[in-house]
Amino acid sequence: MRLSRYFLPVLKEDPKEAQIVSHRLMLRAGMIKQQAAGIYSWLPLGYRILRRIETIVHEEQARAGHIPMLMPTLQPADLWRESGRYDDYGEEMLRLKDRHKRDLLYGPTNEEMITDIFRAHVNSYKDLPLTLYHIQWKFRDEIRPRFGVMRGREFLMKDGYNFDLTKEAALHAYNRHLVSYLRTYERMGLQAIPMRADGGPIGGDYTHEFLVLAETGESEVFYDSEITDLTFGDRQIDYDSVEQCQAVLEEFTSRYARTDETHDEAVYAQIPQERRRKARGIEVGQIFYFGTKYSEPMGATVVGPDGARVPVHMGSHGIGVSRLLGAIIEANHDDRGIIWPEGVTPFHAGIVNLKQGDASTDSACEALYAALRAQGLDPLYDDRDERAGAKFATMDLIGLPWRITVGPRGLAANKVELTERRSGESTEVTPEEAVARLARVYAPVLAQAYPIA
Ligand code: 5CA
Repeated sequence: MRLSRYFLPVLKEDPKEAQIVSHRLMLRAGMIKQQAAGIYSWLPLGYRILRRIETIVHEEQARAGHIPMLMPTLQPADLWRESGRYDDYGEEMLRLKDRHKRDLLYGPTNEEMITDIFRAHVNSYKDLPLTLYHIQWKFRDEIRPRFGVMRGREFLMKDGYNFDLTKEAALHAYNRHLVSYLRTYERMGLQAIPMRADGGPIGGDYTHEFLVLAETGESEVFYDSEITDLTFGDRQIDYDSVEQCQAVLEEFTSRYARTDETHDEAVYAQIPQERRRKARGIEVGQIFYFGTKYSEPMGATVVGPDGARVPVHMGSHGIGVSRLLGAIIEANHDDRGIIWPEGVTPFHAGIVNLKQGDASTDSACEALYAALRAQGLDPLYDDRDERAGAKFATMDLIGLPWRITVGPRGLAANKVELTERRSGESTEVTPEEAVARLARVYAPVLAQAYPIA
């Protein structure tokens, strides 16, 4: 992408309405624009990162064997009357009527609708196990939308639903989701810790939230500091293996880690004093097992091996896709702006032309641009007629992990400057070396790609 042809409306001033750094930086970097309380337009840069995150989610769902689909944002109220949640959900549900006076709602989640789809089309235990998911906009009329996309009213969620014959099989689906979520968040450069939580309006008493530790997090959490030493890394997991998924769950949930809703002082007190931590966290996902809570009242049954009909065991599993942008920025920024982890960066590297209009500088930048693209990388070329300082400030603000600076003085010695955003370290290299180095840096990131189902 050439910056002169892009739409990147960066703000010079700090917007007053933003209370936390991620919200401030998203507005300043021209990623989002508020349209109403908790409702945002995604401007090109923000939209690009949103899609990167979506792609990682899709790829990791495919790796775990889950099937993508798409359900509508508007839902008929009658489905929710069947489960009893139409009355229970309260003011958070946005209710509307169509021209025929039929009750509709803007979906806050999809347990009822997916159960309806299941009961219409699945009849036999032989069609199980089945896990379907979608990435779709949700609406929750939050009493206090705040912190930008962190607590929106309209927000993008990945929600997946498993259908299994037995509780044991459904618990394997739960464990499989836990494993795939660990991998998903790590690809985004995040440590998201599974913590015992509360079922809330989704239900069930077997549930974990995934939390990213951050001072600005809305959840209070208590944990054993040993849990922060765990990483998933590049383990190869067979998602069909009950033992392997169970072992990962046990490893990642064996130390104390709970949100305030399930916190137990007595158990916490047994952790050695120096390992006890009380902190704040951002909830970036939650997994649930709730058995037959929806399948029973809604008649989602299958014919079992003995010929009798039984309600299926279900769970649901959510990732806060739009919230993740805020969480990643909270965990990756400095006083100059965002520092994107390499797995989600909107562009892999910025090219800064120090003397736009100078024939040899322009052609060196063009050659770099083409060479990076030939390596499967997406550069952002700042080809505007701007001062160097302004170009650097924009690159720092929008947080590209790498910058190549090209100027006539360096080029005279066939050198460009390669700068790492996080450390600020610069090295003088030939243009070919810069491209080779970035290809090496990004090779492990590109290797994570997986065919989407
Ligand atoms: N049906 C279940 C799982 S699919 C469900 O709705 N779970 S949830 O309520 O925990 O939401 C899933 C994730 O969506 C949360 O972990 C959180 O990351 C994100 N989320 C929830 N509410 C908001 C909100 N108001 N703004 C942004 N993200 C949100």
